[in-house]
Amino acid sequence: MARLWGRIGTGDDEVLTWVPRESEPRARPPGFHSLQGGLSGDAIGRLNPKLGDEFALVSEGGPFVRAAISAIDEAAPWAPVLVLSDKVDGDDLPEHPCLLRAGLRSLIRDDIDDEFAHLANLRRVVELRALIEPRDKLGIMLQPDPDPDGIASGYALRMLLGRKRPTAPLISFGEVKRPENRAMVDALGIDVRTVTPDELDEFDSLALLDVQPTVFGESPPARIRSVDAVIDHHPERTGYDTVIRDIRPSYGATSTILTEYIRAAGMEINPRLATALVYGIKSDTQLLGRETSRNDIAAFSFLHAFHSPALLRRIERPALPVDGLRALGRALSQTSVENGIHLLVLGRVREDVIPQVADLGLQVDGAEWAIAAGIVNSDLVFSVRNVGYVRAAGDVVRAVVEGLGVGGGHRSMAKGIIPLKAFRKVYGSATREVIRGALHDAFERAIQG
Ligand SMILES: [Mn+2]
Repeated sequence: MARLWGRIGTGDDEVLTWVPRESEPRARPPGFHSLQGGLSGDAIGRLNPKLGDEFALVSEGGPFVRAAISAIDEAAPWAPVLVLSDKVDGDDLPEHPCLLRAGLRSLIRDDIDDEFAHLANLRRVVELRALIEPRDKLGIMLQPDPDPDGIASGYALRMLLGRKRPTAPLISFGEVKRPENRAMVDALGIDVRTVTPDELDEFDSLALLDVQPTVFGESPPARIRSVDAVIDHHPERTGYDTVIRDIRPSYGATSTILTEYIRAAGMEINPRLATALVYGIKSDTQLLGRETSRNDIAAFSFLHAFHSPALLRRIERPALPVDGLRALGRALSQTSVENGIHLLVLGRVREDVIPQVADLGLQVDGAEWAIAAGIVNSDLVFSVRNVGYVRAAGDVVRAVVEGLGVGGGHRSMAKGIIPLKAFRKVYGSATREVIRGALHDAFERAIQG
């Protein structure tokens, strides 16, 4: 193992020291100094250890490692010690306040395994490129109302194949609808074309991203039951043919798979692509929370260095429309925090204004709960935020909407929708005052309950 260390060589501040065995005093590998005087506190002392120095012990011999720790402790009791050994167990080592043990072989093995994983991803990229290169027009198919993970994955695949929009458009049977998904395609300038099953005939190649063909109903259009590639992280389905199939259900996002492709191919990654993929991973894993694998975290940290924080902010916090601000102004003129509840009633607004106002509402002094409510089409929509150490927001919203509408969410964020018709039936009308009174009472009850 020391020979291996000798081959790795030293860093600028490192010295390799060899402790010769009495039986073979000349066995010192190249690059090592000899520890004159054998393994003793005196000999270690002659190395002139200084405060800030660290010791690493590389050996498979338990008695040697234990003796070395004692010798170091005698000469430099303040020095941290790293034991690199596959055979010596941490339990066999003497008490030491600042000691770590790691297996050198397993450290190297992990690095080699990473390289094999890169190689497997590179092989996928080579296969994909070889298959799709000769095709004139590739349709990159996403699920209906594509989500950020699908959009980012499709965009990444197009760049990986060195294609542009005309020869490899992102397509879907349903348009991008949800406000947060629209914010993403608008901010990144990514176009998703809505197609009918008949229009699929114009493509001589189809790749499905973040979706599998049988998701499109019991008997999906024949054209998508036999495709060139399916790349997805949802549970594997059957009932279709594809030349390349890369399905990884343990992953939190398809964007992670595409990030691994890009990384393995050594492709240059621009801020727009990195931002798209970061957002794809964030939104599918709820910020690396639920259903996140080690691969998702590795991909996220790889991308993080390349992404544009300004662009990401624009996606996550879309520009407020001016009439949304006016509605906020009217709501603020009557604002108050009562029993930790900060309720802002906005009137008629664009839907994405509501969660942004709820975020703002929670920043107010004394607010443990922020509720922003507004009217969107024929519904009363409200977003709820809390400080995290109170009752779960999702539970509270479910209690508030019970029998009236739908709602749910997580520990600190939730959303509820009550049709105005149902609201009026119970409260008589839906003026700002009535909404304020009704929501305040309902939330106070639900938070205590
Ligand atoms: Mn996904």
